[in-house]
Amino acid sequence: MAIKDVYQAVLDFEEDSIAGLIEKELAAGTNVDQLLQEGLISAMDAVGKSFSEGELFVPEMLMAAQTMKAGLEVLKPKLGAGGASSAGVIVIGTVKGDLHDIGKNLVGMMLEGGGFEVFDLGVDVEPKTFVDAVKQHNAKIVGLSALLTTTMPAMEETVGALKEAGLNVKVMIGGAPVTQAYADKIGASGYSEDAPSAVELARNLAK
Ligand code: B12
Repeated sequence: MAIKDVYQAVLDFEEDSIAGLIEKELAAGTNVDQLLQEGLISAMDAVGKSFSEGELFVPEMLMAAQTMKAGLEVLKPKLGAGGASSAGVIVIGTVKGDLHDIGKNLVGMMLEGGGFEVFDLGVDVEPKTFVDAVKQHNAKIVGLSALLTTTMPAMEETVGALKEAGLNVKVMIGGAPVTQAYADKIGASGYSEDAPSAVELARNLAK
């Protein structure tokens, strides 16, 4: 019953009250994994579905993701302490020369909502920085974002640098000008057009 309140808080964008709700649940002894799965992750899945069906738009998805993030902050320390396990480690960033980060942030938040551990390297990220971060965090997936046609080649450069470093890592790419054909061309493992489908893609790549 009370986990449902957490679920509903995400759908209602209750960014200010969700931390309190989760703390109350934890104090009452509710299982951390259940809170994550049935409260936050299910809610974000529902938000993703509504977005795909055209019932919600980017601003609402951002608000839901912010709310989920506020809830996740409370759960995070408990997650490491046992119980729930991460769906996988993902390093994400906007490629060299590109400063657009709204879509990338949304993807990162949705991935966190989907149970992944996400290390966000920010914007204008050099290929070598991705390589170093993958090694440091032992990431299994890298997410690259580009919003400019002029910075798309930096994706190819980054894929090349990861291969050259001999890293066994899957690369998913996205951003408005990016296509599946481009992903195929540069040897990326996958492309997705929005944040909810990025979560699906990551779940497939993590298998
Ligand atoms: C906001 C914006 C800016 C802001 C960025 C602020 C910020 N913090 O991000 C500012 C003002 C800084 C900016 C600057 C510039 N911009 Co601008 N900008 C935009 C704008 C209006 C919206 C982008 C956006 O945030 N969309 C909303 C998000 C949610 O969508 P999204 O980014 O596409 O992300 C979704 C998917 O693509 C996908 N996705 C994204 N990343 C990833 C990653 C992975 C791994 C996966 C799987 C999926 C995925 O999921 C996301 C969520 O659903 C677009 C126009 C447009 N409508 O796209 C122009 C646009 C991208 N900008 C453009 C340009 C030209 C510029 C400038 C060069 C302008 C200038 N002359 O200075 C500079 C470049 C600066 C730089 N070096 O990067 C052009 C690009 C043209 C082109 N084809 O190359 C566009 C298309 C505008 C236009 N029509 O001309 N910009």
